[in-house]
Amino acid sequence: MDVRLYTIPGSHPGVAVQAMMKAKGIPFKRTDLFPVMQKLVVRAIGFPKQTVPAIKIDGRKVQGSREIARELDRVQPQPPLFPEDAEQRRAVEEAERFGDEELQHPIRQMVWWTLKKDKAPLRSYSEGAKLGIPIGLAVATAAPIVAATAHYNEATDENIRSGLAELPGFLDRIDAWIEAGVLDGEQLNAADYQIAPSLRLAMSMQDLRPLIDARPAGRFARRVIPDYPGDAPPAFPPAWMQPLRGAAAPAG
Ligand SMILES: N[C@@H](CCC(=O)N[C@@H](CS)C(=O)NCC(=O)O)C(=O)O
Repeated sequence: MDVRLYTIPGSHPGVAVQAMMKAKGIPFKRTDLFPVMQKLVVRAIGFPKQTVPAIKIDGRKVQGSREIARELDRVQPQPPLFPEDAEQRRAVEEAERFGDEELQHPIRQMVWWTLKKDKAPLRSYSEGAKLGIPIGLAVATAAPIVAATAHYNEATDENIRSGLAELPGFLDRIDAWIEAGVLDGEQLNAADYQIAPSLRLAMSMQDLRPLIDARPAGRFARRVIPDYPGDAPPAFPPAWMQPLRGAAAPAG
């Protein structure tokens, strides 16, 4: 099988796809793209949308972490990413949908907001990346890329503040899925691989790391994705962090 993954350094859905391929023992090559530029590159290669992760499997193009999860199960059924039982599958698909449609983006916005304020942590997010130029040079020239990426992701003060206010409820939902066995079971599923990288990206921000680490969600995220690049010092104004006070305590 000839598999190539297109991603950007530190991309949480990109990490999800890599973890799924690793679990299935699918060897792959990776092309790391610059943020912003990836939009043009993936379209130029012939993918229909401009987002990563995007993969080519034996010449077939598949884009989007959820679509890729299904394609991986098709080409390599073992170990499966979805339970056989219909009801369990529905629960996993709902958790996976939540991870993709609700959790992924606010965390992305928070990271780009943080990097726009302070570019110093950028190097830590590029750890292990192969961008075709020295990382030092990529980081030194990154200001316009960071500004553009923060802009198209709508990483505004207002969105970050509301994302932070929503986070405790999201963590409650994740802890409840762990408790119910939908997440963090013996056999990891597509929802585990979808949600854990977003939590790990959130935990790269020192503002959020201790709050998540104190909960089942934190232990779960570290189990599924032991290593994740990035380390950003505290950046959010105290008033924005207010809704997260007490969020370290698990629900119930
Ligand atoms: N939710 C989708 C989309 C992922 C996504 O938005 N990826 C970002 C990078 S982490 C991207 O390519 N953004 C470019 C854009 O939105 O145009 C998935 O999981 O595949």
